[in-house]
Amino acid sequence: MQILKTALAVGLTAQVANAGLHAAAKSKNLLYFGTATDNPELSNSAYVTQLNNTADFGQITPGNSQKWDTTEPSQGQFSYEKGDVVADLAEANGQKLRCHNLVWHQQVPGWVSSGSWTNETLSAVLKNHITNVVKHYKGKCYAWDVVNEALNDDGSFRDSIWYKTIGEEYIPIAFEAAAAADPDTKLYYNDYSIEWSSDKATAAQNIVKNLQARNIKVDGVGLQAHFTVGQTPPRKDLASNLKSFTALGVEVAYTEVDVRMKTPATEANLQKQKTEFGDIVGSCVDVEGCVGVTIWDYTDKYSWVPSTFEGYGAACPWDEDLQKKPAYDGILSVLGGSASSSSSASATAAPTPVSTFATAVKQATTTQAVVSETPAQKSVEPEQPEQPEDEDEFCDA
Ligand code: 9MR
Repeated sequence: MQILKTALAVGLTAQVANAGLHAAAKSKNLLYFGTATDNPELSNSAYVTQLNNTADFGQITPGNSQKWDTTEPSQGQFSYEKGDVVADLAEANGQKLRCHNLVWHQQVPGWVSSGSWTNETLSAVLKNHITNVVKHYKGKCYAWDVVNEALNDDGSFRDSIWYKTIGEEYIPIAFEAAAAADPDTKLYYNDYSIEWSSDKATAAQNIVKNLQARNIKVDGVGLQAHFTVGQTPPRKDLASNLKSFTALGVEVAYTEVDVRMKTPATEANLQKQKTEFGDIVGSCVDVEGCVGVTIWDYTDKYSWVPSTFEGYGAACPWDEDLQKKPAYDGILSVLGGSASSSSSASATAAPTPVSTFATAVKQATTTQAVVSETPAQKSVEPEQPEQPEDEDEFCDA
């Protein structure tokens, strides 16, 4: 087996040399490698040129413009202009669109957060919002993040307006409304700090199980993966955690990856970041049912990190001048690409599809990961990346 794997891997490396991140991801049997973007930065033409580089990005997520405060700023008044700009760009480029998000405790407009609601009236508002927004984007979204960040770190439900007014039933209500509005899009639960085995990861699995028990459509779990250098779990632990979700029969994806560090960045931290990005992406490659990886914007220039975590930044694979950092090579090399060929920022052609090789290699790697998963290794708990407790700290607008 080892000889076969090595031979396949050598063949693959030769074929994906010069590939971009998405092209290399496809060669490893993922559906996509992608990035978040946001409307204000689309006026930067150098930024957009790289965003349009489909060798690197086969998928785009609008970072803000499909959220409730943008799509329904006043009750019953829907506004899709900004979201459509990103959806149209993805369509023009032939990039998949991950749609984000339908229910969250943040970026909720004042008419929702300061309304006086009963269970019944807020449930109706929730259903109406989801029905309208999902219908508008019908046929355009590979997936929707239906419910975002419903959990506290201890696995209890976050005390959002949704939970306070409707209770945990708001989650099935949301998934049912989304499924009715577009039966063909994948419906995801999306959260952070569920990337390693923890009470919160278990609670996310319970959300999936509860929906399944009621026959309500749920297709995937998005693990955001906002990490800090030095605190990213090892690849085998990340893979083993992904498998605890795919064991439920849902797909998984890393949906918002970044790996922040203290600024100014040091060479040592940039090298650690390279390894850690590789571990995150590598764990997706290791797990059948992990469909893709999205970074939470590709450049430090537009990262949400510095305005939220004081003294931290440099979290993306491209720096503020849109130059590739070591992390780019770290991702490319776990995807079988050639690191030495990646220093240029120019777009390169996608490689010849190697799906048969890729499938064989992915299966072989997955088998190996299962074998190496000993209880002792599983018990090594990574230090939890700090996430702001106070929801306001997330807002960098
Ligand atoms: O990147 C988004 C940033 O521009 C917004 O100001 C912020 C508001 O809270 O939301 C950011 O995106 C978040 C995503 O929607 C959900 N997970 C956490 C992301 C970073 O805060």
